[in-house]
Amino acid sequence: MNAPFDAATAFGPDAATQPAPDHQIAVIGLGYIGLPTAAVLASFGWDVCGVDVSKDVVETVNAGGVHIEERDLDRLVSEATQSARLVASRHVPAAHYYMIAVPTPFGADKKPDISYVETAARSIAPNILPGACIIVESTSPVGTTERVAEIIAEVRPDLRMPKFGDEHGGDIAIAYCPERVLPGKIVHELVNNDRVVGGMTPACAQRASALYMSFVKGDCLITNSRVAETVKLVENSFRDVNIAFANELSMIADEIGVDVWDVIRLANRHPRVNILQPGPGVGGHCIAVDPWFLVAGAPKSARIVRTAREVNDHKAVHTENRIRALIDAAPDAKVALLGLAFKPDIDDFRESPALEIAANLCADLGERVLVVEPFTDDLPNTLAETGATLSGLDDALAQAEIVVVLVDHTAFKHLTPTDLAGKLVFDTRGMLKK
Ligand code: SAJ
Repeated sequence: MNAPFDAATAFGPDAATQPAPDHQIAVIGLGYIGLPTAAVLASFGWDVCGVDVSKDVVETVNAGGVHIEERDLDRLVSEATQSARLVASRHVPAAHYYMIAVPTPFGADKKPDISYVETAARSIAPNILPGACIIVESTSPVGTTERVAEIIAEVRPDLRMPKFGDEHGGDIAIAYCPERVLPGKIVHELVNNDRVVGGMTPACAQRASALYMSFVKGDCLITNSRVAETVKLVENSFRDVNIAFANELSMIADEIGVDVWDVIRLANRHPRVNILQPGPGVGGHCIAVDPWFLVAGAPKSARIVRTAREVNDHKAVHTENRIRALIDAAPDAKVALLGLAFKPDIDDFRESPALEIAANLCADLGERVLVVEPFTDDLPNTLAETGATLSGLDDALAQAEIVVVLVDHTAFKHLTPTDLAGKLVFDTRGMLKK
């Protein structure tokens, strides 16, 4: 077992002289959720040690910088590191609270992979002291919080673990509290959204909610860990199903020859109808992934959830086919592809249908393609060797006879049908209609 918690080295010079109870937190994983959460906690007076396996990430954060683009994050991290409330490390210190915010990807079989959560639990176990609280925030299949307890118990037989459903807690508390912030609005939503806090026991839930009540303006809603795990999967599945309806409508509209944007705009004037927006497919590391966790847990029952995933995945294929039909109609024309990110105004390309479609087109058309993406300085790997060019918007429009809107970034929104007059245009987001 490592030496007991040393605030001066783990949390910066001031920490050791601030003996307020429960003021030290280790956030494991400094990604899209962990880093903003660590910085927000620091801004609310917590002494935060952000832990990441990446040396680059740790060095960047300790230098007051950020490795991801997110509104207000650079200012918050810079202030937090300057005040020494936030330090980054590759090692997990002892702390009063531990928050696990690592990725939970899925494999080729669409089954969830919780190995990063398991590794995080193993890294916490050696130093954890009685009275500490572990909170899992990573989107996880139901039962993952109990798996964390099992891992801690294996490493630390000296500690009494909380048991799911028991009235009282053990020597430590373990809870699940799903992140539910929207990329692009993370800092705002971290503070303002309601939180669902699920304990392995009621005592665990109370202990975990004390952390959230210190910085959340929304309500902290208490439940058990299994319900909280399910709530997260259900939230993203709800959105996926609703987007699938919009995407299916767009394909129906193509088939029967009506304008889907007009149909949705007018149908939404009914007081109880609220159809979402079709697009080139669904991306990001949440909505395109999490519903599969529900399907994996209940494969026979989760029929709409599975079908929605299939419809949204198919929408990318349908979109690519439509673009190819346009290209076939003008075989020598240059093609401008506007946007690669998974949604507007972010630099996140994970699971992006726009990127997938662009990569497939560039692989075949190479030098004919001009890619416009204000959120990158270089073409992503899948496009880099194809001969396609990363271009400014004006340049691309000057050269291309075919223009495809894949992402409705604000930087493209000033475009009007007049700017594109004479070109073959395919607007996958309905941007030019809005
Ligand atoms: N999309 C459409 N049409 C729409 C809305 C979205 O095609 O009408 C597409 C987007 O272009 C994008 C994808 O869906 O490709 C997902 O975007 P999003 O804005 O719906 O959601 P995310 O992935 O950025 O964030 C979601 C949020 N979940 C819900 O809204 C229920 C967020 O609150 C979660 O915290 C996040 O997933 C997460 O981390 O789980």
